[in-house]
Amino acid sequence: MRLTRYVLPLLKETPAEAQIVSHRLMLRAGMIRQSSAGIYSWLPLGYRALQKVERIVHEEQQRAGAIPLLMPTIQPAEIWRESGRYDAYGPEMLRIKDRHEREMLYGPTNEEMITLLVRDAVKSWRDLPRILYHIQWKFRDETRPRFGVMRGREFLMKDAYSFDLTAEGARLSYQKMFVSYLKTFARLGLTAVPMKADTGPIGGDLSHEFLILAETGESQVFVDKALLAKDWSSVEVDYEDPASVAGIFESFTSAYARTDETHDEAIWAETPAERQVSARGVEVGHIFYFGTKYSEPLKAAAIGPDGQPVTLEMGSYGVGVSRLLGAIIEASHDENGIVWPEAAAPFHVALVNLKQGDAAVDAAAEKLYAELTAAGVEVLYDDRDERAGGKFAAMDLIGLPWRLTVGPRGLASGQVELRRRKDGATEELTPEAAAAKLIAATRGL
Ligand code: 5CA
Repeated sequence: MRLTRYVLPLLKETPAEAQIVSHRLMLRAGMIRQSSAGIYSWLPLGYRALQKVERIVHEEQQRAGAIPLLMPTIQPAEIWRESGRYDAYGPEMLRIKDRHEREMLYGPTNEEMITLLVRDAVKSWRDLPRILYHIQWKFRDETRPRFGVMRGREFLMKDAYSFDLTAEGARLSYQKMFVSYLKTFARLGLTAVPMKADTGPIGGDLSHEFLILAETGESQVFVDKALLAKDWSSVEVDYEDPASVAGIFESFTSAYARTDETHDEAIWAETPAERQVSARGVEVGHIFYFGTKYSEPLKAAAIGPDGQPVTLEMGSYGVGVSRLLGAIIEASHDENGIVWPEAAAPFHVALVNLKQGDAAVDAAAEKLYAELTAAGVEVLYDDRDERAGGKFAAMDLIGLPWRLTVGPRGLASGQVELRRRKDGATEELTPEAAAAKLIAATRGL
């Protein structure tokens, strides 16, 4: 993408309304614009990053056996009455009437709707277990929307729902989703610690929240350092083997990790003092096993092997997809801007032309742009006629993993400069060597 043909409204000033760094940087880097409280447009750069995150969530869900579908944002009130949640949900639910005075709502979550779909689609124990999910916009009329996409009113969620014949089966589905969360967050460069959680209005008896540690997090957390020291990036699992899944679940739930909602001083005291970490955290995922809480009132059952109907055992599994963008930036930035982990970066490379209009520099930059793009490398080409300082500052702010600079001085000796955003490591290379290195580094992303 050429910057001269893109829409990237960078802000020089720090917006006064933004209290936390991710919100400030998302506004300054031209990723999002607020439309009303807690409701945002995703500008082209932000939208690309959002799609990267979505893709990883999709891949890891499907690897764990979950099946994608898409349910609507607007739901009939009636199904929430049937489950008994319509009145209980309170003012967070945006209630709407259509032109026929029918009561509708903008979905804050989808347990009712998916339960009815599965009730109609699944008749026999032979059709179970199943996990279905979608990535869809939700609306919750939060009392205090804040911190940009972290606590929005409209936000993008991945919500999965598992259906099993037995409680034992449901626990395995729960554990599969648990493991898929570890893998999803690790691919995004995040350590999201699973913590024992309350089930709240979703209901049920087994629940974990996944939190990344960040000073600006809304939750107080208590974690055993031994858990943080584990290797989060190379969890290997065989989803077809229940023992493999259970083994990972055990190893990531055996050490103490709780939020203030479930914190228990007496149990915490069993963790040696030098291993006690108390910090703030941002919740990026929340999973629940709740048995027949919805399948019972909504009459979702399958015929069991003995010919008798069995009420389905269910769980639900949420990831805050839009919140993850904020969480990634909270976890990965410096004083100059965002430092994208490779998997979520909106482009792989910023190609900077230091002397737009100079025939030799233009030719070399154009050639690199064409070659890299043809090889599948995602390039944001800064072909504006601007001073070097301004270009570098802009590219540091948006934080792409690599910066490739073409300037008259280097080119005179046949060289371009390749710089890694993460650590500032810089190399002078021939254009061919730089291109080869970038193609290798971004392959498979
Ligand atoms: N039905 C269940 C699981 S599918 C559910 O709704 N769980 S939840 O309420 O915990 O939401 C799932 C995830 O959505 C949360 O972990 C959080 O990451 C994200 N989320 C919740 N509320 C907001 C919000 N107001 N803004 C941004 N993300 C949110």
